[in-house]
Amino acid sequence: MMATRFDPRVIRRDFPTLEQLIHGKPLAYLDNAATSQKPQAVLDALDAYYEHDNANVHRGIHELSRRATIGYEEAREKVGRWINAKESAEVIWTKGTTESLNLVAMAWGLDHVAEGDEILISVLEHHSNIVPWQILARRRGATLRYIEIDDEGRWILEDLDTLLNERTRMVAISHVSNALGTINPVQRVIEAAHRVGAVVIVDGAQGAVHTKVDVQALGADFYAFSGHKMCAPTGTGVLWGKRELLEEMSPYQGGGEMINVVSRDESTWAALPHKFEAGTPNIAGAVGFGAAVDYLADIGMDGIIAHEKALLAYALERMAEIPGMNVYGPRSLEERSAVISFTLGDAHPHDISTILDTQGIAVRAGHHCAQLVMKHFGVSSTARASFYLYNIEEDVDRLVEGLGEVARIFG
Ligand code: C6P
Repeated sequence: MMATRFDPRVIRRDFPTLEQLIHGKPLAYLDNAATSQKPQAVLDALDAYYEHDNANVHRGIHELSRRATIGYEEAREKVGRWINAKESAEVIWTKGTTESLNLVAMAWGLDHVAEGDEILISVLEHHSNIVPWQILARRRGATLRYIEIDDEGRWILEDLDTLLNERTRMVAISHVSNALGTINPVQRVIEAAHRVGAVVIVDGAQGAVHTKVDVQALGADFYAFSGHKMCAPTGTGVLWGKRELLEEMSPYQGGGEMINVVSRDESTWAALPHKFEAGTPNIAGAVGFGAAVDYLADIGMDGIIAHEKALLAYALERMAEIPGMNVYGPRSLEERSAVISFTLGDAHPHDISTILDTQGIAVRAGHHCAQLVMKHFGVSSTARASFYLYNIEEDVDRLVEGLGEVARIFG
């Protein structure tokens, strides 16, 4: 449903945070890969929830609890439809991608990974998709194997058939890299992993933001993503999983809401999705996530993707003018999402980001929770500009101007 022309200048007006001065300059927010700003529609949904409906879900038999439960479950249905899940019971609310990945590593991994088994991940992963598998591998005596990357930060898949074998139990791979913006050929790896009987989880923290996700078409077994990077409140995320896998998994945490019957020595579990949602959940966050999905659906992912690509192309072209500029990641636009990781001459990335900040330009500097990627390129950190639906060419122009000043200072 794309009725209106995509206009980022109109879209910007929906985001109150963007309408402020930082150090006396208009804000150019280019740290979207870390978290996005929130549209008024999401802020209104949070206010409305707390002002009218606030209660605990599924518990009280009273009007407010009924409303809170409806809001919470309707949001689950919206998110389920957004990713084309077969049913909303396959959508588990979590506090973010990190929790979704840890849930699978523990609840699925501890029961299915044994000594001598292998887990395949990639050098491109965020720490959230490395560390849980290291913990699991250590606890179960399993081995971690890695898909390596080339000098453009793309997976090297020539030896995929030897990386995958009958001992591979789990393959955990990112859809889009947060450190370089690489769009990974996940489908090829999913198909190869399934041929050896491995289970696949896709870290969609960046993929769900910048691509149109259809979990059924993608064919993975699990897909993990965060709401806060796609206009929803912080502390929101999803683990989508195939029903048959979720059904036979042990719970991740024990507590209220996830049980059926509790007796002295043992308990039985609630049906999906509640088996994985122990304790009072982030109800307002879920309602806000539903509002975010409504907002994005109204604008349409096609327009958002096309806009981000155009902005990315413009930014790459303009940044190439700056002396000493070194951009990491794929050269082909096809293989790249709206993230530009770079270094500039001898300037430390923290100095780059501090100088830009004085001009009201927000970028991230550091290892981006991807130390293996940094090591691969022989740097300890990079600066990173990342774009979203409300960024405009003027943000890029100001970034380029600010980087020109950095180049003059450090040149
Ligand atoms: N990346 C960034 O600035 P959480 O924090 O749980 O919402 O998401 C973790 C995560 C997992 N995988 C990828 C690919 C990610 O990009 C992130 C979050 C942020 O790049 C914060 S480090």
